[in-house]
Amino acid sequence: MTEFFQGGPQLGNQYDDDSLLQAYLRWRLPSAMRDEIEPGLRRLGARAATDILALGDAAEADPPRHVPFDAWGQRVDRIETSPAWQALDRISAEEGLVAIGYERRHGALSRIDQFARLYLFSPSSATYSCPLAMTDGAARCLELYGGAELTERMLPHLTSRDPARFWTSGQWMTERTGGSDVSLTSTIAARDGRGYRLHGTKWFTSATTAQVALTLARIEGAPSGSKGLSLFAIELRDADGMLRNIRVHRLKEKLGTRALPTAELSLEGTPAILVGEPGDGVRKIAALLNITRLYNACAAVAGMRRAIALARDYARRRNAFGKRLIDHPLHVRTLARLEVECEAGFHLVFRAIELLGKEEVGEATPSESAQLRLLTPVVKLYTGKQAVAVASEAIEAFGGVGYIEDSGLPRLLRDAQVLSIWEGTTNVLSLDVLRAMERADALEPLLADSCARLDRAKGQELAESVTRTRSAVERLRLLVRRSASASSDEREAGARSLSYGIARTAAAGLLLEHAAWRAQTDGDRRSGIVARRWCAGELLPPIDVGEAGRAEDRLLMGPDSR
Ligand code: MFK
Repeated sequence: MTEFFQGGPQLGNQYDDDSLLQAYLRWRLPSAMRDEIEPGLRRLGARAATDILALGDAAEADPPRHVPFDAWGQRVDRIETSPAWQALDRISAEEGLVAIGYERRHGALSRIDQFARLYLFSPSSATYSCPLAMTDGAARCLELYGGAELTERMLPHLTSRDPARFWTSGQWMTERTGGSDVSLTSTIAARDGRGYRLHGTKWFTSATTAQVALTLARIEGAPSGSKGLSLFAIELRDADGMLRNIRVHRLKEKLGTRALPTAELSLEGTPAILVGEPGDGVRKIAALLNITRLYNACAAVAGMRRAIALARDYARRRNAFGKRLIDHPLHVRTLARLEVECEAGFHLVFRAIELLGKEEVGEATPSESAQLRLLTPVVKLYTGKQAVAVASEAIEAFGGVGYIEDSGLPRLLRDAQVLSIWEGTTNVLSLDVLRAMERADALEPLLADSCARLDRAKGQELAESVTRTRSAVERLRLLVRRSASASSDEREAGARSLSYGIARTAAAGLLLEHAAWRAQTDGDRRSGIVARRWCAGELLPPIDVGEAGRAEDRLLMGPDSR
C-alpha cells in the first residue's frame, strides 16, 4: 500500500490570479495607461510567485546578525544581512518600487501604478516593503521640507532605479519613553559649525542597514514637548562604510519580520543635517508617517490576498470526509467571508492611494485633501486589524500544518501582527482620526463623497445595501453633532468604534459603486455579492462613551492599588 502525502498550496501568477486588482485598474485607469503598465504588473505577478518568493523565503531563513567587534577587538557594529535580502534591495530599485511614485509619468495616477506593484511585491518580500516605506516617506518629507541642498543630495538616491545608486532610509523616532508619545524625545542636537551632532538613544530603528535616516531631536535650549523637536537627516556611514558615531547595542528579537534588522542604538555625536527650519519636527515627520501608514495598509491587504490565495488553492487539493475542502459548504463560507474582508480593505487602501496621487501633483480639491488626511489613519488602523484576523483564519484552514513553522504558514500571522502596532497602534491612530476630524474638519467631506458614490450605485440588487449605508452615514453625522458637546474623555473612549464605523461605511460606498460599475460594464455579479455581504454586516458598531460605561471599564481593570 502506498503511503499518503498531502501536497502543499501553490501560487500562480499573482497578477493574473487577482481578478479584483485587474477590475480595479480597469475601473480607475485610462485604457492607454493600463495597457502600458499591465505587462510590468504581469511580470511582477509571476516573479512574486517564483524568484522574489524564493528570495523572501531565503531571507527569512537567514536573519540579520549584529557583529559588534572585528577579530582584533575593534568596535565595528556591522549588521550582516543575507544575500537574498540584498537581492531584494536590488530588485526593488530595478522595479522602480519607490521611483515610480516620484517620476510621476502618469501624473496623479502614478501612485496607483506604484502601489499596485507594491501590493504584488510585498507579501513575497519578507517585509522588504518596510525599508521601501520609510524610503518613500523620507523622499516625500525631503520634497516638502528638505531645501535645495539636502534634497539635491538625497532625493536622486532615494528614488533611483539603479541598484548601485539606490539608497534606503530609516525612520528613527521611537525612544525608550515610547513609540507613541514622541513629545518625550530626549535626543539632543548640539550645534557644530553649519550642522549638528546628535546625542541620544533610539529604541527601535528598523532597516538599520539603510544609508540614511530621518530622526527627531531637540536642539539645545529648545522648549520641551513636541513643538520643540526638530527633524534631522543623517548619513549613517562614512566613506569607509563605518557607522558615523553610532553604537549599535543589539538587534531586536521580534515575533515576526525576522529578515528585517531592527536595532537599539545610541547616537554619540552623530553628524546630522537639519531638515527645514528648527522646530515643528513632529509636523514634518508626519509627512513621512502618512506615507508609511499607507504602505502598511497596502501590506495588510496584500497579506490578506496572499493568505486567501494559499487557503483557496489548498482547499482544491485537500480531501477530507470523501470530498475536497472546496466542496464543503462551511469551509467555503469561511473562505468567502475572508474574501469579502480583503476586497473591502483593498478598496479603502486604493481610494487613499488615489487621493495621495492627486494631492502630490496639486490636483486635490480641499475636500479631497481633507478626505486623505482622515482616510490615512482610518485605512491603516482598520486594515491592520483585518490582516491579523484574516491571517489567523487562513492558517486555521490548513488545520495542524498551519501551525507548523516549516510549512511557512505561521509567518502569515506573525508578519500580520506587526501591522496594527508599528506606524501607530490602533488606539493612537483612532486618536489621530479625532484630530483629523477636529482640526481638518475631514469627516463631512468623506461622508459626502460616500453619498455621491451611493447615488451612482444604481441597480435593484444593490438597493437595500445602499439604504443601509445611507443610514450609517446619517448616524455618523448625528454622532458627530452630539460629540460636539462631549468631554474629551468621552470622545477618546469612543474613538476606536467611531474609526471602525468610518472605515466600514466608506468601504461600503466604494464597494457598491464598484459593483454597479462592473454590473454595467461587464455584467459581473461577483462584486455585487461582495458589496451586499459587506453591507449586511455591522457598518457602525455601538459607541458607548457615557460616564457609566467608562466607570465600568475601570472597575473591570481592578483596584488601582499599585
Ligand atoms: C510594510 C510597511 C510598513 C512600514 C514600516 C515602518 C517601520 C517603522 C517602525 C517604527 O518606527 S514604528 C513607530 C511609529 N510611531 C508612530 O507612528 C508615532 C505614533 N504617534 C503619533 O502618531 C502621534 O500622534 C504623533 C507623534 C504624530 C503626534 O503627537 P504629539 O506629540 O501629540 O503632537 P501633535 O500636537 O498631536 O501634532 C504636532 C503637529 O503635527 C500638529 O500640527 P500643528 O502643530 O500644525 O497643529 C498635528 O496636526 C500634526 N500632525 C500629527 N499627526 C499628523 C499631523 N499632520 C498630518 N498628518 C498626521 N498624521
